[in-house]
Amino acid sequence: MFESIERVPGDAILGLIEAFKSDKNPNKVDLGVGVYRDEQGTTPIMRAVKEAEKLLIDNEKTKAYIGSHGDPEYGADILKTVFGAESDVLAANRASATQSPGGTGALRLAAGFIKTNLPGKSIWLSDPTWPNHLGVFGAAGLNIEKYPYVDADNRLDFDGMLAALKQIPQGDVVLLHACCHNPTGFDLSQDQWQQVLAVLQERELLPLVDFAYQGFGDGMDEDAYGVRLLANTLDEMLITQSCSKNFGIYRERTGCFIAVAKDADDMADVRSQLAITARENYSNPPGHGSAIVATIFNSDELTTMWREELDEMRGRINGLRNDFVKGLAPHGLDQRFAHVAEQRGMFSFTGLTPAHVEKLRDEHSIYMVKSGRANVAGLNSANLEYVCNAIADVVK
Ligand code: PLP
Ligand code: TYF
Repeated sequence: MFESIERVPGDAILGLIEAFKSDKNPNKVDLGVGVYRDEQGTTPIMRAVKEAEKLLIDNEKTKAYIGSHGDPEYGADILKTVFGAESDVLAANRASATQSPGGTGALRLAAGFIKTNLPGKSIWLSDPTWPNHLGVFGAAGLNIEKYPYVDADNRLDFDGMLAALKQIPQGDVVLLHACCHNPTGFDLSQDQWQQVLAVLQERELLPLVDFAYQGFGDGMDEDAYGVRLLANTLDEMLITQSCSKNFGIYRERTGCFIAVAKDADDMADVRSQLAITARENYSNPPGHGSAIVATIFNSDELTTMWREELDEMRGRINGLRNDFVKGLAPHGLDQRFAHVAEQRGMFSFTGLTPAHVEKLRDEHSIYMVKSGRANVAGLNSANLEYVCNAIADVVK
């Protein structure tokens, strides 16, 4: 029966990991997959996570199922982190947290929720967006539409975005990246978030905000500006959250789907539906990552340790953005790449073309996504000059 099954290509971003591994060049540089890297090029286990895991080994009492909505303590922690501890949304009991296997699991819950409970509604994605958005929403059977996000000069196309949002049919779902837009690194300013909010209100659109990088842009509260503005103003919204990046627990699959409803009664209705979506997909979420996060939030000392390391990581990325532009100055390319210092998060849409990217890989063993997306965290003081020289070589 399997003879007729066709082999399909793997995920292009994840494929870069293998290609990089098999490259023998000692100077090779990995600017591909979006995991944080430190100055040594490793993806470290954060100090507070290690400490929390030690505590868990001694104190964890059971490995029994945690329930379809996950650990309530973790859920409460994430709600406070996303909305702020003093949030009116939380005081009014308008938000429901359902723990998920990573941010991807949360997106799949969102997709299932929309498919079942908002039949016929399309989901609108930025063009470009994280390729897995197309995969997850497509697999759930949703109709996918796109709004523009980047112009021909590789800058945020806010006018194009806003004009497109104004044409979206009433009740459709609009996916917005809360911060650290993947793949471009172009984020909305506070003023632009307010303009988007006005259109969402006017058109009665439902925002789904993907919040995978809280703390990687400008800070935990700063990065939540758009999410909090929408939640405080609109009756309803959806949020997909991930701890993969800001706790560095990628493989523990720790995320959360959050639904904000008009009032506590609607919230309970929505919440009951989400338990079904979770059960149909994977029954119960994994528990180790959420236990790590809850253990950290349960201790002031570990919370401080975690926040300090997250601040260091963000500082390193934003420092590298400036160093990269400076490093291109001797080649006369600092103006051409000045946007890299303005972008936020791990990713930069550099403006390099697929032909440049191919040359960087074949002639310099520098790996990035074909679209010209570079993971800035893959730069360090040992490879920065090498990368700048190589870019100067391929764009000349
Ligand atoms: N959303 C965006 C924009 C991402 O870049 C990612 C992944 O890295 C995710 C969601 C999901 O992350 P994870 O499933 O690893 O938590
Ligand atoms: O965009 C990235 O590089 C990260 C990691 O199927 C990732 O979000 C990439 C592809 C994928 C899953 C995770």
